[in-house]
Amino acid sequence: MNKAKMSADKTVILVTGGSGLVGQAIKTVVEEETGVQNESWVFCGSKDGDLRDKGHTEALFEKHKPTHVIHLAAMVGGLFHNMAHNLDFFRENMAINDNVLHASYKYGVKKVVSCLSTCIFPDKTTYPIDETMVHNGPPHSSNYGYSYAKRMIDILNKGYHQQHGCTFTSVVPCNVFGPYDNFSLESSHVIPALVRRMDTAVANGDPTFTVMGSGKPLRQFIYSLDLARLFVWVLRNYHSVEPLILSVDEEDEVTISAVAEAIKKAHGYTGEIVYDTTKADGQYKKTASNKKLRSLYKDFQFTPFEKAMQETVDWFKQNKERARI
Ligand code: NAP
Ligand code: GFB
Repeated sequence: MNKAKMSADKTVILVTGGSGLVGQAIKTVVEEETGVQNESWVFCGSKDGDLRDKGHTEALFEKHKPTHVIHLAAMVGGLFHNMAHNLDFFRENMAINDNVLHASYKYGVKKVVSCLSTCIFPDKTTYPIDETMVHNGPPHSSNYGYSYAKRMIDILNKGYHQQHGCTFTSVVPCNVFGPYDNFSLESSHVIPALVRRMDTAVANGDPTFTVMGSGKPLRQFIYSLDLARLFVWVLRNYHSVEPLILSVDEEDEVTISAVAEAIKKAHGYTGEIVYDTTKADGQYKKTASNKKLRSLYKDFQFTPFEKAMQETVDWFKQNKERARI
């Protein structure tokens, strides 16, 4: 990891959404670093201030006076939560993003790295998706609220750069999983949902395990600790306002069925996996290219999927009393 100091002055990095899956991964990575001086990291969750509220947001910036911001805070959820709450995803994320970026401008933050998602790209598109395609057409109907709110981050970044010279940029992760994920059955993504439900199936000795949908959709999954390493690298080394996709390679794309089989192996579950095709599949695919990332950070090594999955399952089993379920 590049340990170049970002400046001779004190650097204060505020991580909004710091209590979540990605935020806690960044905390883990930063705490493992050695030899980096003059960087102070602050990880905030909603208990430190509701970023939908402008006053709370400015109070947080007034308290910490960050020089840099990694902006992760968002209303986040899986396919079924998005389908049921598109308006909330739009309004809450629009409010959070406008407050955080305006406070960053008002408090003279030198650099902000915000977070988009590969699920916000146009539904009707050519593949692989790349960074130039964000606004080329409507997103998938299942998560239009979240998608349009996230796209507005890119619009805001360009506006603050053009009008005020701010270095506000964004990264575009594919689907993320790992320790500290949201394992709640109501709002979780597919991997934490299956990890948690299969833990119960193992405990109960259930002979079958149900996966929602057909299992045929394709996804790219990045381990949260890998994403965290890339986030810290972007903060220190990527200075363009244009979004940067942070995804595993196209050939690492897997079906939902393959994900279920990997979780079955990690749990040591011996029952049969069955599919409930009355449930939605969501987007069939959202294959993204990481060519731009690979051109900038040539030797980055992603954690093998099975190893990352085993670590995630093990973490859940050891922490289910304190995990978000
Ligand atoms: P997460 O685990 O649900 O964490 C969300 C974070 O945002 C939490 O720290 C939460 O704080 C905070 N937050 C939510 N509402 C807030 C509010 N009103 N005020 C202040 N803080 C608030 O989500 P994640 O998976 O880490 O996502 C982090 C970022 O990555 C998000 O921007 C998300 O869109 C993006 N992303 C995620 C994925 C994925 O597959 N997970 C994929 C692509 C992009 P509390 O927990 O304290 O409420
Ligand atoms: O992670 P996920 O919920 O979201 O994955 P998306 C949904 C896929 O997993 C669908 C299948 O094909 C589901 O049919 N699936 C199977 C399940 N069993 C389950 C289960 O128990 N729970 C869930 N959640 N899915 C999201 C976007 O799309 O991607 C969000 O809606 C977000 O906005 C996220 O950006 C990264 O990958 O389909």
